[in-house]
Amino acid sequence: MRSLSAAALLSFIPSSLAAPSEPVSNVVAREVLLRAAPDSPSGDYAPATVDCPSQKPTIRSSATLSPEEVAWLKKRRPNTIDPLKAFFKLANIPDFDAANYVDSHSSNFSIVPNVGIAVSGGGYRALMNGAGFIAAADSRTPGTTNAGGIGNLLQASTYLAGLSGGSWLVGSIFANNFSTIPQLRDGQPGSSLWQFSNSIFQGPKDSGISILNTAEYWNDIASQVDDKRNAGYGISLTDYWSRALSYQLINARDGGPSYTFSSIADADNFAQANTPMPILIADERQPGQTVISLNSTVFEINPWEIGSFDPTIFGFAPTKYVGSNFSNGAILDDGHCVRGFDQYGYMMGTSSSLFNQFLLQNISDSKIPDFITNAITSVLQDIGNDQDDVAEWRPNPFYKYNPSTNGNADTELLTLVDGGEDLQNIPLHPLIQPVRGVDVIFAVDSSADTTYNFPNGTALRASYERSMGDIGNGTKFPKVPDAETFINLKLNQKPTFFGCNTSEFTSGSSSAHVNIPPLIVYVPLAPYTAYSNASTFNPAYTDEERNAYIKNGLNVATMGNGTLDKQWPACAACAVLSRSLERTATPIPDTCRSCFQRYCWNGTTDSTPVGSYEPQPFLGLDALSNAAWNLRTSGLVWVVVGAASLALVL
Ligand SMILES: *[C@@H]1O[C@H](CO)[C@@H](O)[C@H](O)[C@H]1NC(C)=O
Ligand SMILES: *[C@@H]1O[C@H](CO)[C@@H](O)[C@H](O)[C@H]1NC(C)=O
Ligand SMILES: *[C@@H]1O[C@H](CO)[C@@H](O)[C@H](O)[C@H]1NC(C)=O
Ligand SMILES: *[C@@H]1O[C@H](CO)[C@@H](O)[C@H](O)[C@H]1NC(C)=O
Ligand SMILES: *[C@@H]1O[C@H](CO)[C@@H](O)[C@H](O)[C@H]1NC(C)=O
Ligand SMILES: *[C@@H]1O[C@H](CO)[C@@H](O)[C@H](O)[C@H]1NC(C)=O
Ligand SMILES: *[C@@H]1O[C@H](CO)[C@@H](O)[C@H](O)[C@H]1NC(C)=O
Ligand SMILES: *[C@@H]1O[C@H](CO)[C@@H](O)[C@H](O)[C@H]1NC(C)=O
Ligand SMILES: *[C@@H]1O[C@H](CO)[C@@H](O)[C@H](O)[C@H]1NC(C)=O
Ligand SMILES: CC(=O)N[C@H]1CO[C@H](CO)[C@@H](O)[C@@H]1O
Ligand SMILES: CC(=O)N[C@H]1CO[C@H](CO)[C@@H](O)[C@@H]1O
Repeated sequence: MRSLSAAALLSFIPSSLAAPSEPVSNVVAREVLLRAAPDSPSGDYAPATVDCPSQKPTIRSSATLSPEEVAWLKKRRPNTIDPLKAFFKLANIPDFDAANYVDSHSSNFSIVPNVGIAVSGGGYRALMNGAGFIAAADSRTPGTTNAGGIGNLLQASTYLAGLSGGSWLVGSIFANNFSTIPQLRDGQPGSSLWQFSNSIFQGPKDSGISILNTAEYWNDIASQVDDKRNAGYGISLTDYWSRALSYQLINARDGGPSYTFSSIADADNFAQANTPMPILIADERQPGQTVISLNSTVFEINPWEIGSFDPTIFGFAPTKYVGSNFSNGAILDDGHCVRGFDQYGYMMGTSSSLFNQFLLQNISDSKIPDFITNAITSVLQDIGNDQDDVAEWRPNPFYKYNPSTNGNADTELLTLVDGGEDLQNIPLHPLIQPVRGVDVIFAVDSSADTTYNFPNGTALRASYERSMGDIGNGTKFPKVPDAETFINLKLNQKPTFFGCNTSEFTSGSSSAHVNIPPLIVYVPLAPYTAYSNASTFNPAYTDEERNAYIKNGLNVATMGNGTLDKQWPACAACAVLSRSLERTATPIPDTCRSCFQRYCWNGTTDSTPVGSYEPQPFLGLDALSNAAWNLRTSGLVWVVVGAASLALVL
């Protein structure tokens, strides 16, 4: 079936029919995608020893935000004012002048809404569905500032968090100079950026600069990993996995072996706070532990720091120097530091380390050369089979740090795993920290909870439960219902708001300063125009599938550009305003009241057992995804579709 791809069949259609006119996005895409950051001192994949800066790096307490983040926010929050106003103007709340509201409070950032976006895990499915959301929220994507659009939401946001498959998306955006989704999707001639039709097991199709075939591709990967091993750093399967992944996500020769995550901080557009702040998530595993529970420590990786707000570690290390020898928060030796440990792909690989198993299950694939199979098997022998999903971080930056609460304080190895392993598959953790003061989180969920790979709210329930334990450390989270209720009340078929009524957090408290968590705008993957519910472990996608899945994600984000609810953009705007209006005791406009009636979960449950959850596309399948779908599932013969429907999807 694979060989008879939609792409191959399409090639029989005359090009005049297939591409009636050049879309604007393609023209933009051909511009050179410059990217910042090959700044590892080794010039390759290995970390290297350098002289420490005059002020030696240290580990700091998580009680406050980093000075770097605080300084950056002073630029970022003002930069969100104009996009917020543009977003509100387009959303058009008829009985409330939201743009004017923002204008009149634009010098007080405890009033201006503080927006975060969180993109869940779920492999390529999550990358593509998340990309659809980001495309919809990005004013630079053609069409998103037309009626029914939510363009400018991305420009108005402060934080953009990604986990596992979502970290590939967020990582790829920032590795490539905050390019737009159409630019990333369409790539460049000779580049393997977002070319998912060849799996990472096979390697890129385009030779680009140096890759010729699968064996050479793996040869390059093996020699990059050897660079790190030979420099004296521990190797885990995550090194191979993330190297392979980088060829698709970082538009640089060999997937940018010397790119570092900390270099984002020096990129012009980020330093000037013209973009949100990227955050990736991973979980900590303690010595001897194999299962990650909700009590596991959650780590965040941002351009300046890596660490945790949890009461276990409660500290942050500087991302740039994270490979250095710290002991109880200070550099051990006589002035030597390490740079380059924060290798860009390794950060994405750490967040998605569960996919090591994907690599393992495919190393017997005949296309993968024996030497690489042997290398991977020998790494496994060293670390043990039950550790096949780990990313080794040695030395442990939190060695001897907070020893009374840090279960890893006595080990020189910090073991991090996929951020979704504790079931919190949406990276909400960094955005519900009271010190960040986020007002609303757009939580894009592409989790495969049900038999057919749709979400059922599991990730939200995990975050809710965790917030109530000691590990929650003062974070709060809105109450969410059981999986059956999500399905029976269709809370996973359209955007749903959680935590609308803040009396949920204030009742029973006498303190005047209760911490009110953000409103959650849950944006679940659902079929609008494509069945993008592909298996998490599906390694390859035709360009047609990729484009249809991204477009479905855009339709999820906009409810089909307002087709299912003309007022959806206004309702999204009401969600953004909600906490702020409450703080200023502004009466809720009637439009928002009516939105909250439609979109807020009001506490009703329906736990009736559900049969098979098999939603049908709400807006009818796109012609092409329909074709790809039929080919894939039932082998139906391709029916040549008319020029009109082709034009719709190309
Ligand atoms: C990054 O993008 C910005 C605007 O989008 C552009 O002005 C700048 O030149 C780009 N930088 C690089 C290094 O490509
Ligand atoms: C900013 O707004 C908050 C909340 O309404 C208010 O308490 C504070 O006094 C305002 N600050 C200034 C400088 O106006
Ligand atoms: C919504 O608008 C986008 C951008 O213009 C377009 O690609 C998409 O097909 C539209 N969706 C629907 C359902 O018409
Ligand atoms: C860190 O400590 C290890 C083991 O104690 C040592 O081999 C290594 O050289 C040290 N690294 C630096 C940069 O000092
Ligand atoms: C919800 O998802 C979880 C996995 O995340 C699964 O175990 C459970 O069976 C699902 N329940 C329903 C009703 O879909
Ligand atoms: C997590 O910690 C709480 C205490 O905050 C404890 O009650 C619970 O049993 C722990 N759960 C697990 C899975 O260890
Ligand atoms: C919020 O909940 C409280 C208590 O349950 C209720 O009295 C109040 O009317 C609710 N507010 C709104 C706006 O629904
Ligand atoms: C709560 O929502 C359910 C549907 O989700 C609806 O049937 C019910 O009328 C709502 N209750 C209130 C008080 O609005
Ligand atoms: C996607 O969902 C449909 C039902 O909504 C189901 O028939 C199909 O098998 C699912 N695809 C995958 C790959 O699970
Ligand atoms: C709000 C809150 O409970 N914060 C605590 C988080 O954990 C650290 C370290 O244990 C405490 O110092 C904070 O008070
Ligand atoms: C060719 C091959 O072995 N593919 C496997 C890769 O891993 C996935 C998920 O574990 C399997 O489903 C494939 O069969």
